[in-house]
Amino acid sequence: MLDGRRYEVPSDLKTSAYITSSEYEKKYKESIENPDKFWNEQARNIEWIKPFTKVKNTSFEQGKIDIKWFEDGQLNISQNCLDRHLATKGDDIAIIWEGDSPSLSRQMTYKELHEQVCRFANVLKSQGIKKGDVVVIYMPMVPEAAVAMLACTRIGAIHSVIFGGFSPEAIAGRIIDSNAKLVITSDEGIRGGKIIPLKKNVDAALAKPEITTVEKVIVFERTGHHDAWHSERDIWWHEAVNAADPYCDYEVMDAESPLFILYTSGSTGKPKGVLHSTAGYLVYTTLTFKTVFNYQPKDIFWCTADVGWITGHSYLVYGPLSNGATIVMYEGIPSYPTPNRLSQIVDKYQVNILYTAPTAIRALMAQGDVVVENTHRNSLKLLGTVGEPINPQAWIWYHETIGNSRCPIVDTWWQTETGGFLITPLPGAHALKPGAAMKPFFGVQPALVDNEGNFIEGEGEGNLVIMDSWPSQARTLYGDHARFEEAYFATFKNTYFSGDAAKRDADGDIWITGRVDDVLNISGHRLGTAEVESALVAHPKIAEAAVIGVPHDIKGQAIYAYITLNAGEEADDALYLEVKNWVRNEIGAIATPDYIHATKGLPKTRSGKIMRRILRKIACDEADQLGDISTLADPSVVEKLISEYKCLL
Ligand code: 6R9
Repeated sequence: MLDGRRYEVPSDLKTSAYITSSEYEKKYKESIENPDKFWNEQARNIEWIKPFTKVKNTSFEQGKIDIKWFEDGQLNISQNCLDRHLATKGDDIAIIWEGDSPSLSRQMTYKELHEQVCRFANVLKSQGIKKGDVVVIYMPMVPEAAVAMLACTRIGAIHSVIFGGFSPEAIAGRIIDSNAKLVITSDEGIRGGKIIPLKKNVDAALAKPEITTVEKVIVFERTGHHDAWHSERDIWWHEAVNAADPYCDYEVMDAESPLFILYTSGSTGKPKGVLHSTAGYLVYTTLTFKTVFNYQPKDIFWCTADVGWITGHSYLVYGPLSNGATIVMYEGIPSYPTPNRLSQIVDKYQVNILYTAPTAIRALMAQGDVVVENTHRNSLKLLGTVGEPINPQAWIWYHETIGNSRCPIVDTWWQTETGGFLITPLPGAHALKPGAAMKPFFGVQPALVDNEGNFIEGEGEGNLVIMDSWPSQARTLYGDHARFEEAYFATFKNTYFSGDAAKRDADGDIWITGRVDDVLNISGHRLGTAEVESALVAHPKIAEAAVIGVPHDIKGQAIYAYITLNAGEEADDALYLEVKNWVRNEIGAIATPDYIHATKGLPKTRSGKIMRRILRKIACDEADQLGDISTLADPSVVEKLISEYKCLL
């Protein structure tokens, strides 16, 4: 099953990379044996307003989960990402923006970005935003999304970026949970030629009477089209920014002040407001960006992730800008308007490092060689992947076709909660195995445990836990520390539980095998089965729902939803369509079920628990491996489900 290929470290990187093989061994050992010394040194890669005297002060002890790094230091993130580069890199390009249409492009130098951030920070201040206030950012992929994030960090406001594909319902839930005071959006977004009505979605969310905290909405003009305008509430971005002062001093922030909230799916219904703090996050993303991508001055770095996801936060905005890098930000999708668009952008901007997701790679691979037609991609030096396990076949295609069989691939395993890479190869230190995330980064101690919590040593497979804290670890779930403890530290005592399983091979290399909880991974995006189920049962005709993930060639997983209907309701094509649209409106397009299976009864235990294991086997066409079904209250439902499944295909 595991592809046996191995790619040695390219000879030029063996000696020239920031981290070579012997340095990795030495530094990794040091980082585990003496984390204070190691992180004390690494923290010198960022600028401090007041230096810290304490490094690590963390507890994974049940009931006392408390994570603090560099706690008495003070700094400002926007100062680190902008001001500190002005003297030496002020005229270097910070952001190259490529529009959805190939004819649209913009560039912003560090000086220009600094001025835009200062102006926008002044706009936020003039609207009454202060240190500690929560600001929602619901934007398309335009440089102003990064400007908005950095402006928040400049004045100490906590940003909460909401992915532009989420629905008004999802926006409203996140605003209510965080008591956000202001929303930054755009009239519309454009992706792959399709219009996304961002302002309209914000209006619909804010129309809910439960939302009482939002005072103002700042609207960036992207297309010039919008519906309603609430003159007492809505403000045009350009008008406000043009009138604002071009300089804004940065706030002095404590190391542990909250930096941002990012909602992500868990195994229970409501999305979790993962909270990151200032210093540890910056130290860790700065170091991982530089060493894992082996970023050299003047390299052009392109991360295709949307700012609405953690990858967009850590490796499109903060990690790169803290290193003074030049980033490409792309508004559209890899195959629009022509199949070779991604390759064309690589050539157009001479991209050196490309970071994308397995789902995008598989979608390109499925189209064949047209995706590289008339392009050479000779500028590429390194490739990266993130979001889900990459199958060896897709890894090899990415390496050979996009990377001309020349570029190492860093398969970076991490999570919204981890803030930065935890398990990944370092391109100058590790031979690569297609499909393996390989080795822990400095300071990270992964372990595998069985379901009882016993450690699995040597070769084997188990639940992936992390034994001790690292600087960019999430500090809590916004307003709910008890849920934070419960979600990550209660399953296996005194360790952080990732929710993933992994294998360790005979060489000690790590292969992530996927989620072990009720979290789906659709095109690299996390979605809780419970979230989709609660959207389904909110439909007036649906009585019960059970959602599971089934394998999908491009998306990794597809959503298979079993539903039972209220008495008197009939399942037909019109209802299926209605239900799909319903879920799309409740959560967003990524949550749209691929399959809907209406049935009369779900398999339940005598105590009334739905047996998902059985539903999973049926939907994955493995009904011959059902195992023991004798504990079911009514075993006859199983036969019925199997015959319905066959008709559905
Ligand atoms: C960064 C990000 C986290 C979940 C994670 C895991 C999966 C991410 C992966 C990977 C295998 C990789 N995942 N990277 N699985 N190999 N290189 O994606 O964060 O959206 O929070 O998702 O994604 O299952 O637990 P997030």
